[in-house]
Amino acid sequence: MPEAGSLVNSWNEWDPLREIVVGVADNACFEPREPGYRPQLRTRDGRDAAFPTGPKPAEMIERATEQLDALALLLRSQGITVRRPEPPVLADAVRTPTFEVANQYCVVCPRDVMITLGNEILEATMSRRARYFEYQAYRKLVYEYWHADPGMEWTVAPKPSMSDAMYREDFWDWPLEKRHRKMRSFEFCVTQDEVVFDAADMSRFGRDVVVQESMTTNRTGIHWLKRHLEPRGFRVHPVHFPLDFFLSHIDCTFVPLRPGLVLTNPERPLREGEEQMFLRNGWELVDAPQPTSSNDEMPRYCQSSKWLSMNVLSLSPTKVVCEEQEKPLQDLLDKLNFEVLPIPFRDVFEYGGSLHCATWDINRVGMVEDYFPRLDYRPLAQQRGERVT
Ligand code: DAV
Repeated sequence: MPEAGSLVNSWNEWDPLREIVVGVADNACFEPREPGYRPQLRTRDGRDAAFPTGPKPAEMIERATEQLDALALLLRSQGITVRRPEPPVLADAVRTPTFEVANQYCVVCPRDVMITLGNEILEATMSRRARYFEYQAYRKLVYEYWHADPGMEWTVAPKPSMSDAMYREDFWDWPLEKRHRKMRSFEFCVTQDEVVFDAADMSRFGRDVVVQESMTTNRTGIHWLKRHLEPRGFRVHPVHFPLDFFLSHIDCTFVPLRPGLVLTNPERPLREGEEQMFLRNGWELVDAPQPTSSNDEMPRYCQSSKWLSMNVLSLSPTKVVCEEQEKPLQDLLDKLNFEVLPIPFRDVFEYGGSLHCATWDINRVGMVEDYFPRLDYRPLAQQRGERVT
């Protein structure tokens, strides 16, 4: 067991924050079309127009940089150490033995790539070609942590081939009816042949880690996480949100705020039965209010949904950073006895996320806890007599 004073130590999403990494927008490019991804303009009128390619315009990068820097400043004013990654050149084409892609994306969202699980830093496999090498932007920091903290474990998950065969590219052209039918059985653009996961599909609850099966995390990826983490004392719980047809990353859907409280998405309920683990252990699931923008009103190049409203960053079990315009959510958090720190962040939305996505916590004060002592540890599907996937 690591010491409580270790540098790399973060077991959940809410313990008092001491050190965090905040992404940077420099060198960002538009996300390229590839077998695992089809970016689309957000606005209703622009749906059929071509999505831009190549580097993002300097003024867009400046706007996002201002808001990311303001977040870093706010966190520092709270006594938190903030570190920033170093973006490599992202605009060049990438060619590996198994795939090619026009350019890389950005290093605004470390949450998608990197995760701290106790004293371990784990680099995800990733699911898209343009993000395959994104870990490189964080390597300097990882080495620093690794040298400074002899108790830190460092794991790199097996990189998938990302070859054409790993994807079902026709997925993007499936008619809506077929798409809905298939998605209910959790068949997406990525097949089950290789280990695939993005770090942001996980949510940490002490010794329990919840992982959503999604467009960015397949069942094989969840198996790998189970086999890696369970011998280390974690319990890995696959979860499903069958009404979300563009499932990617859990932090706009199921957001724990403190022991006993999860902020849930009213349009994306858990698969029936999966809520039992929480309810049986006295957790409350509280629905977030409707976001202040509709999906069509989200920034033009933003690929995330209006539910970025829920993508809050906890500084402690009583203090949460929330996007400035999301007043209804701020009011709810206030009623739930949180101190809310509002901050403008909408210019970051076009880089893949909001406050939780754009950060990666390294140290939160606290040790591993069991928040689910009343856990029937057979996987829930098995409890219901289904084949376990
Ligand atoms: O609801 O669109 C976005 C997550 C971004 N990393 C959503 C999920």
